[in-house]
Amino acid sequence: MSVLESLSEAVQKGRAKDVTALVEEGLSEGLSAQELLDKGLLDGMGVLGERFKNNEVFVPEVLIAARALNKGTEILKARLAEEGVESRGKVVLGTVKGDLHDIGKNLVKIMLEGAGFAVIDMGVDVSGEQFVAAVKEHKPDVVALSALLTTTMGQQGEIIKALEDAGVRDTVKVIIGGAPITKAFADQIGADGYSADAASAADLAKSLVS
Ligand code: B1M
Repeated sequence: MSVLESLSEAVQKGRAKDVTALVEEGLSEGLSAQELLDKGLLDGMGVLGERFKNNEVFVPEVLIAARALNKGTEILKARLAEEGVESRGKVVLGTVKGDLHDIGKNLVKIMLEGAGFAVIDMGVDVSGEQFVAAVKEHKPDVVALSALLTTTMGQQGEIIKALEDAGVRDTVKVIIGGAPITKAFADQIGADGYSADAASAADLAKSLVS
């Protein structure tokens, strides 16, 4: 098995120590940071993301894999900057105002980062004004909104309205998700896309920025 294949497998199995050793081995063999990222770390998270989508693995496996992946990206960060690698795009992500659920949102972050996006994580209980300020400051390609409560899902529409009122709605794609959210609701509030799970959210973001 090549270093890249072993690296992908180590991420899928969440073996942080192996990931560290394999990234260092790859670099010493002359592989570029970009190759190690795309064909090793992100490939591994991509495979796991598909398995997560199909209910073959669950939240703990994804979190453990993410921790392993982060060990690898820590080593590669400086090299990637030297190689001038650009991220796939920027995403401002948060759970909407009034809502404190963040487990799904954190998985969306993992999958987005695993797909090569730079993610600005606003945390939970994030208002329209805060999203507007973040869009003005960070100029993201995508705004990603999570809501878990039927009482807070309406906030997703309020945030889109706040972006419109601030004149920045056309500068970003807005994607939404969370347990009570449906495609029909996304259409109703004028979101650019909806996805049912974290891995699909990353696919959706990729399709919207490409
Ligand atoms: Co809360 N809670 N909770 N809770 N909680 C639910 C959501 C609930 C369904 C439980 C129930 O009654 N059966 C219910 C909502 C009912 C409703 O509105 N229809 C509920 C309630 C009522 C409440 C409180 C109001 C309870 C109370 O205080 N009376 C309260 C509200 C607090 C608040 O937010 N203001 C509350 C509090 C909490 C805790 C703090 C205790 C805790 C949250 C801890 C945390 O997140 N750090 C909690 C938890 C853990 C849950 C359950 C048990 C699990 C949620 C979860 O993390 N699931 C939940 C019941 C359940 O779902 N079984 C429940 C795992 C996670 C991976 O799934 O977040 O759905 P999920 O994310 C999925 C998809 O939805 C999607 O991707 C993920 C999978 O890949 N996704 C996106 C999510 N965001 C996305 C964004 C995208 C795309 C996809 O694009 C941007």
